Amino acid sequence: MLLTIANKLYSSWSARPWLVLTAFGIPFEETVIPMYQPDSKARMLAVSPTGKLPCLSDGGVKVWESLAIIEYVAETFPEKPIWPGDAKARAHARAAASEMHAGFQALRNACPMNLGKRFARKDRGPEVAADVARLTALWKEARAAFAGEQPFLYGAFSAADAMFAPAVSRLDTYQIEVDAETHAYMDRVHSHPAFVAWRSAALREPWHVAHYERGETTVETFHHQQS
Ligand SMILES: N[C@@H](CCC(=O)N[C@@H](CS)C(=O)NCC(=O)O)C(=O)O
Repeated sequence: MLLTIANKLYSSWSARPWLVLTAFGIPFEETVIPMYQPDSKARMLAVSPTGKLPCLSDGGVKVWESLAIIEYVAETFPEKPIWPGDAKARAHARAAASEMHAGFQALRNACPMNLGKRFARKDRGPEVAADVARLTALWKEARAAFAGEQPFLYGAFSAADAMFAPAVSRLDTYQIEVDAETHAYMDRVHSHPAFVAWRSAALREPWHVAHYERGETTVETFHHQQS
């Protein structure tokens, strides 16, 4: 399997299937095509029919769209618990993942993923506040119904947590105020080994996209830590 992705620092859609493959120990190769270079569009179009990433190639199969990639991987490795085992939990998890894929537009537009920075808190308007309220309510509902004593939305780490991981990182990057329970869930996502690995690779990337920081005041810049 070859997963072609955009910048790890900025590409929230690329992160999702990469986190699933990594979290479930599925071997794959990756190629990164950085965004906003003179040849980015041509290189992305050579790989993906939409000219957007991620895109997975597996033999003769090509899958673009992050959520479809996750579904393809889950079908290819049915022994891996990528979605929750319980049908009711799985239906909820799939609806939540689809909602993430199609929604939360205000939060996504106002707060692009940027794993290298933390920005000053500010009022981001009622639409972002509504997205954050929905996001946190959905996480709590999932955990109350399905997580039991386990750490993630449906118990163990699943595709749903991978779908929401970039939203988790945005709440942190833009220092959006959340309640203690949500904060605890965010900490667990940030500490998951797959997320730690993605972030540490992101911090080693040389590309910087200045327009993702327009209008923001940087309060913290993260650098790769040598281990
Ligand atoms: N709906 C797509 C969105 C893919 C997408 O927007 N990818 C961005 C990176 S996060 C991209 O390739 N941008 C480059 C461009 O549009 O030129 C998915 O879920 O995979």
